[in-house]
Amino acid sequence: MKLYDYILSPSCYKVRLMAAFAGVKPEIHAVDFHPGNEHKSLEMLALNPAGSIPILVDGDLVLTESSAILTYLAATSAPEWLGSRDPEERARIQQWLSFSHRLTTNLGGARLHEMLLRPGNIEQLQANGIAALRELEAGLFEQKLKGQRFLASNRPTIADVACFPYVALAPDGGVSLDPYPTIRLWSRAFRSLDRFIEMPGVHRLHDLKPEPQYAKTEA
Ligand SMILES: N[C@@H](CCC(=O)N[C@@H](CS)C(=O)NCC(=O)O)C(=O)O
Repeated sequence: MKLYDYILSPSCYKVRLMAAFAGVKPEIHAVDFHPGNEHKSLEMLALNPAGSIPILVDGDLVLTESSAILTYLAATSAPEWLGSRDPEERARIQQWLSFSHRLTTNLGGARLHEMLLRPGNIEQLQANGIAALRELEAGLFEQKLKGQRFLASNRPTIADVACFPYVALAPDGGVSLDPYPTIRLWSRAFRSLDRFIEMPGVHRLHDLKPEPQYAKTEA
């Protein structure tokens, strides 16, 4: 299994995260996204005419679109990440997978503008990103009232994997997470999961170590 990947891409990070949670180790093809624009090369456009990464190749199967890749990895190696058979939970997962593309467009667009100087209307991208974060905060708050820590249930699913990276990296695009306490709690819960992996700018939530005990010296 081969993943066309770029270390600083939140969309590729979704796939690396899901692979880690599922205990799968894809061979990594490091794409020269910036400054090389390798994802627009003829060889890569033949794999994905949309000219975006991630791309996952498993034998004869070529998959593009991060949500499809998350679904594939979970279905083949960690079906519990697809959620339960409950109809509402299944529908919620689909809802948040669709929603995650608004995070990509807006928070991701703002980040590309700020980090790679991509042209674009930064005020509009940030405003749309903030609107999406408010929606996410409200959704997570409703979940919290039901005693559920994650987007579709009390355990994480591909919906959380799809939404987490662009939210965690929102400050790179000039969008603060300070106004969203429930998002920050969710981020802490997600970053504490077993097998969670980091990317530059997104850190595991380490358990706090006890205060150092200083040995008392005899007077
Ligand atoms: N809908 C795609 C979007 C992925 C995406 O936006 N990838 C970025 C890298 S983070 C990309 O390849 N953008 C192409 C470009 O900016 O030239 C998915 O979810 O896989």
